[in-house]
Amino acid sequence: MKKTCKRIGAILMIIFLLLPIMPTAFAAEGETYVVTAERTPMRADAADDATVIGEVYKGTVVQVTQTRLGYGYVYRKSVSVGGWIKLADLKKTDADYAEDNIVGIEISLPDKLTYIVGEESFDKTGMVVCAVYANNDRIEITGYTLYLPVFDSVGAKTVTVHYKSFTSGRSFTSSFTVSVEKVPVKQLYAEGNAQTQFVEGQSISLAGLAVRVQYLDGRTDRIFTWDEMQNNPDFTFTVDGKPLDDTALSLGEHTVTVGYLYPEHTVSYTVTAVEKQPAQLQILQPPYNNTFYSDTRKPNLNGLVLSLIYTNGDTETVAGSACETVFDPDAAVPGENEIVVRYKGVETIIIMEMIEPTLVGIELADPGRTVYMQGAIFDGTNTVVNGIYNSGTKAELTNWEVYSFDTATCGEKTVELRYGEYSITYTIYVTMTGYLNGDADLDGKITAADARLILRNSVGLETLVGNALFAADRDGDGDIDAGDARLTLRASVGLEPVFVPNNNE
Ligand SMILES: [Ca+2]
Ligand SMILES: [Ca+2]
Repeated sequence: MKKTCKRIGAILMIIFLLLPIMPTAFAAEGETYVVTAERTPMRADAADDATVIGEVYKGTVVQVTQTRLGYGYVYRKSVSVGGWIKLADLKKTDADYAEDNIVGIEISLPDKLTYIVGEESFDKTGMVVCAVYANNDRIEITGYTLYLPVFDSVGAKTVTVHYKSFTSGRSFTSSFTVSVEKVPVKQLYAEGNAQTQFVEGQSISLAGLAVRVQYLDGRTDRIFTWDEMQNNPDFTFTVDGKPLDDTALSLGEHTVTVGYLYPEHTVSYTVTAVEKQPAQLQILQPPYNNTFYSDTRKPNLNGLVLSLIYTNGDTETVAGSACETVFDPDAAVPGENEIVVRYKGVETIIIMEMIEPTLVGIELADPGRTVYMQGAIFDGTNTVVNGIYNSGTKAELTNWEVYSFDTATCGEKTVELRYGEYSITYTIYVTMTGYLNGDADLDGKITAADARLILRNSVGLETLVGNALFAADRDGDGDIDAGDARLTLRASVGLEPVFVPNNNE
């Protein structure tokens, strides 16, 4: 049903049954008539038996451009259709419809008032613009200018019609609005390969999500990728009803909802956040010392700091001392060795180099013989020299050298042993007899045991023989008595010299 200009008491109503052939000679301005019959047919030719191509109602104002055989040719400019109407049904009304009598314009709205944004342009089908005359009659006009908005955004848009009278020079403007809308959506479907499994503490990602939009008008569905949707204001995203953000997911299920606004539709899917698990150990700081010694084979992990990384990216700083280490010292090899460090079931490997220890000194573990007979040669049978290493260990050295040793004369002498750059000295006693006075048990040392032996011998509880008997006479006066025992006891605690010469020395 076409909208038409309204007129008091009459409605213009032309129904076109056929497209007539339009005579070009009839384009000229005509004379103005008003239809007086209740309704009158419009024919394809000026004859009563000519094809009826429309109907015109009472009150309609028409321009007759030619008359023939009792018919007047009427051309309807707005639709470019012309036809013949019986002059008997018309009344000439020139005076009232001069351009000077136009007081306004009136628009009957077009059929289409809703448009799809970005797709459609204005369609004026059905729109009729009439000049309103002083006598309140309307006559359809076509010489107007349309000012059309751009349909590139959603909302109400104004269409403006401007008409300027050629004879009076007066201008008339009227306007109406049309609605620009998105293609209405029927249904949304979540598709694509968005991640649905997360770890607690992670923030959700919709990457990979695709939403298929099914339209109400039956057009082909459209797939929107996440990249297309994320900055498109037509879409909204919520997680458990709250706007999508970087919030850490709690353990359990969560609902992701994608909304579309034209009109409002949503589609949801479920994601799950599982418990975080230790995933990886990273070395933040290596041990202070990345070497260990081949003698001790005890790698020292002091200073080691690790980072335990969970499946959700959480990290935990872990001291090396809190970790379990897997290392077999017997399997260690010179050079690089792998030490497995384990924490909460996750392992990493520390490379440490096994090196030889360095000698930092020597010590005399046992001097061996310390009492020599005058002129005797060095006896190192029981001498033990240890090397001292930077690893903290000591080990017996074998190829040390005697640097200074002299038994040419009796007395207290210093022996010097050397090993490389290191040197140690100790005291020996050179005697005529080869033993020390007071050393009744002949072990080369003056101790309380000697004093006791001498005392027991002096009272007959012990019988010393040979060198022991001579050694027991500490003061060399020929008798073994409590005085020898006493002197020996004093010597054992440093109150008397260890070495006392005998009569021949
Ligand atoms: Ca002794
Ligand atoms: Ca004596």
